[in-house]
Amino acid sequence: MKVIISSFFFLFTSLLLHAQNGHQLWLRDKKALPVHVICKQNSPTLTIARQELHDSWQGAPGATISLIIKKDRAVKVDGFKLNENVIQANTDKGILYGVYELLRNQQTGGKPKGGVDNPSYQFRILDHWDNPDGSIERGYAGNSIFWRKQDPFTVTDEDKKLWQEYARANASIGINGSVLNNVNASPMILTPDYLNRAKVIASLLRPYGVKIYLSVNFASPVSLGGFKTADPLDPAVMAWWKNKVKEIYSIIPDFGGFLVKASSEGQPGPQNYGRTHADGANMLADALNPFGGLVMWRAFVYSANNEDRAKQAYDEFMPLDGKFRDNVIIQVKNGPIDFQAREPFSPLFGAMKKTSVMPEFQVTQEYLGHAVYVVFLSTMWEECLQSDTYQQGKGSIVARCTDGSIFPQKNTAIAGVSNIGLDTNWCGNHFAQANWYAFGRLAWNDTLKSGQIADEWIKLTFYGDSSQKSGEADYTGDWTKNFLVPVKQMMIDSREAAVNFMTPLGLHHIMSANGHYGPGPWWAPKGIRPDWTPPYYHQASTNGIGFDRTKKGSDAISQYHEPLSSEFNNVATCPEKFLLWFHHLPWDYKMKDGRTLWDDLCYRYDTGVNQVREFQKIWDKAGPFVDSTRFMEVQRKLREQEINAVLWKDACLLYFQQFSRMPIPYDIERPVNNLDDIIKNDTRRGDGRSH
Ligand code: BDP
Repeated sequence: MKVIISSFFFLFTSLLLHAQNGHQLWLRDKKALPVHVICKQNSPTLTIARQELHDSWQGAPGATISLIIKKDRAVKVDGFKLNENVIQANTDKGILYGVYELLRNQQTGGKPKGGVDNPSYQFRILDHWDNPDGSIERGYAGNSIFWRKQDPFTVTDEDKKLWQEYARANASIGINGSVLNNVNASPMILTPDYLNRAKVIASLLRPYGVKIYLSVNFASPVSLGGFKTADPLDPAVMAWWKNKVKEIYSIIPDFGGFLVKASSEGQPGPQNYGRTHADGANMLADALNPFGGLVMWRAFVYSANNEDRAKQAYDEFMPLDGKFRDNVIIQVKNGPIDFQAREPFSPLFGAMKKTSVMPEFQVTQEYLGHAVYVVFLSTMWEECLQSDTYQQGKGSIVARCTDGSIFPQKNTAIAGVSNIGLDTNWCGNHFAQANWYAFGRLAWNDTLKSGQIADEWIKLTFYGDSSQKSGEADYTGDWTKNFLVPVKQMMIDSREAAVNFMTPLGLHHIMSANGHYGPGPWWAPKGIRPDWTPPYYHQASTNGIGFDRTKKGSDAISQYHEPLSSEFNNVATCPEKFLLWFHHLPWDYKMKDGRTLWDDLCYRYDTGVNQVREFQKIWDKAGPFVDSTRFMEVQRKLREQEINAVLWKDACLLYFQQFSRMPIPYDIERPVNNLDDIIKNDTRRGDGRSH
């Protein structure tokens, strides 16, 4: 009887909850209450601001809201002042951000902080790794929303609608820039046909305050201009770029600038001509400067030499500190290697004191289960932003080192590698939308806590539906207790769960080759660069496991400021979450809890798997509160995630056990997969890259 009632309840409630396909993101249609909007000025952006208020107002019915553009020195760039029913800003964009903040507060029961609200970073940018043929490098949500293979230069009404929806979503969370193409850039992007398509994209993004940028291939003068060289100090090369930039601005007058991956992973760059990164970046910066454009120059560099890969970006860029033009920003990935589930912060943060530096986060889940896993990345970014570099004394956290609080850098910026594609729900997994949302929110306010971000996102994305009564939401009842609270907890725990079942205790880069999904600690074919193979990173042998980056090893610890450097160097003080990142330790090393390293590793893998099983239960219980489409889609993802978590655990424990030669603790569930089968079946869900 109970079963019948509860399944009836489920059916009934899911019918009540309108079908949702996730396309509306956190901006679902509302039944709005009446509101009067007073605004003396006019612009396309203000028209949007006004419309948003009319479409979504949930405050006092019939209230009057004044939108005022007025110079105020306390209000910076895109900032605004929100008091009572007045939104004041220096620009129409500031007004729009204020409107979204007000509406968000109404819908989530948040209290506007009142007074001035300035963004932490001036440039808050999504990097799309989209190729001109419409494919996306490390994209898991369908093809590009910007480019396509068939009929590539026709712009349809559908394209325009989608670009507008994309712009609106970004504006609603404060994102104000989009790099439209892959950092592994095709020179083609600078040809007139592509520039003209970019122009149309720019025209739809503009009213929402989103500027466009392009990734450029450093050898473009060779491939497009027919030159023999792309040497940045060659006057003809400089002139080619100047002309190209002029042409771009004649097509897109408010073009944002270039993102450049140069002399990195086989991409051409200044080093091909014996020049430095500064020579290359400055040459482009000079071309962009007359138009106010920026160069975001990436520090993601490493070569196949004998130097620890984790040290190379720092070694290469530190000597260039202070040698870059004002309109260059060095774009640094959060960690020193490559977007792993956990890395310590990159030692370049805070260390480059005379150069603008911007963090680069990866929103797309390249190393975190693609569009399969439910992993809320906000906690990972918060961990990075809050890490103390000690570069200017205690409290020199990464956020303050990059947002202008500590160093007077001319430009402040932050980038997220987008997880957006043509999938109906944009991100492939409903929960991956939360990462897009969180990136925007943290870029606006780098002191926000992940708990608040998750809270807002869940309320906006799942509370009620369009048939709901208008007016303020009620967050006091069952919905909060039985849905919001457990789902939020799941999100907050989700990244640690992934760390546990993939790479606990500071392990890193042991995933399956090419596709970077699933385990692959054994992968090391002959002839391949060692730093592209997992054994280079885990260093497992019968003697132990871990990468020795102490003074006795690669000495990467010396790139960190004291007291961190000594703390990481000493195995007794090194945080356990980074233990095998910095230390090579014997299998019977005694951990803080008294267990051997081997046992601890086993328990952590097991904990990770069990966490995912808990998430499944949390979600199963969420059924009555979610429309059936999204409910079942997430349920499927979690099942797949559980299968992969077990695979990770079995693969890593059975593989490492060959070296530890110790038993898997008997209170842990036995592996259910055989190592040779896992290796044989490793399908390398790849995208054709070689590592
Ligand atoms: C790695 C990706 C690769 C990117 C590279 C980058 O595997 O596809 O091109 O980063 O950031 O994480 O340039």
